[in-house]
Amino acid sequence: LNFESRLLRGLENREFHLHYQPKFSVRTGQISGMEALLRWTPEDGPPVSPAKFIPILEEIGMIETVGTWVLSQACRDLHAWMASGCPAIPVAVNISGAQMKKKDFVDTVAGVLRETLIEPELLELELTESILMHNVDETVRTLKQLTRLGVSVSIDDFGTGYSSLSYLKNFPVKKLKIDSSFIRNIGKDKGDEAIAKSIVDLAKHLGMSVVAEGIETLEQLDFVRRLQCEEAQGFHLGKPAPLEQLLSICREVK
Ligand code: G
Ligand code: G
Ligand code: MN
Ligand code: NA
Repeated sequence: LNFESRLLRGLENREFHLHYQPKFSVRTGQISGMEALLRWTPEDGPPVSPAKFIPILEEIGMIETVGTWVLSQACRDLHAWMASGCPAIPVAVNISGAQMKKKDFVDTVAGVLRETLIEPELLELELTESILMHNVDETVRTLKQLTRLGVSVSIDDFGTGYSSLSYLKNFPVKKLKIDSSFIRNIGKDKGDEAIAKSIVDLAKHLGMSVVAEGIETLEQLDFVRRLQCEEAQGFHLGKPAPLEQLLSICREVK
């Protein structure tokens, strides 16, 4: 079977599931959120990265269906999380460009919230800089509708796209996620450290909070703490894992 056929068969066979990666408050060390990450393990092979299969889902027009499933599953999982006595924290869902461009995107999000009875304030959408910059007028309209709904938006992989900084102030966005490529060389590359610091400064001046992603060492965590990043995420703090694993960590803490 070719890749596309395996993908379609995988959808039919329910070979897709979600992992969650925690985010932590840099100040308190408490879990502050979790990011849903789509996983596909074909019955006849090793797991395939979403970086590989999401572009194909977009090409074959299936990203909306799958993306809506991710949204509802993440909201249902948040229910299970809270039902186990874990603290109410936002769940973040990555949104692809093709998904966000759909006319009924905001309605779909509203529908999922209604059906799952999740408060809009507990849902975060992660959109990359490139997606937001694609059609700025349209983006601003959509972001305003999402804000009105109560849902918040984070800019993912910030610093790697081609964002025009002048547009940033017009986006009703609460959070920037500093891309891991700048975090990776902290302690080794003064240029990347300067970029990370500048992104934090920019965000603060625009009233946005900052997540440092890709934290793999204590040194990197200390650095972003000195910059006063609000949140941190990365393998040093917690790897993507099935919800069940995250739940057991939350139970141990209690
Ligand atoms: O989890 P991993 O590092 O393999 O993710 C690779 C890429 O796939 C990341 O850019 C991540 O944002 C993206 N991704 C993971 N899950 C989803 C999803 O549910 N929807 C979309 N659109 N992208 C996702
Ligand atoms: O593009 P986005 O930021 O959504 O990508 C998220 C992906 O980044 C996750 O799926 C995860 O696999 C990966 N990731 C998360 N933390 C780390 C980290 O500390 N190091 C590396 N190399 N990848 C990470
Ligand atoms: Mn993300
Ligand atoms: Na990212």
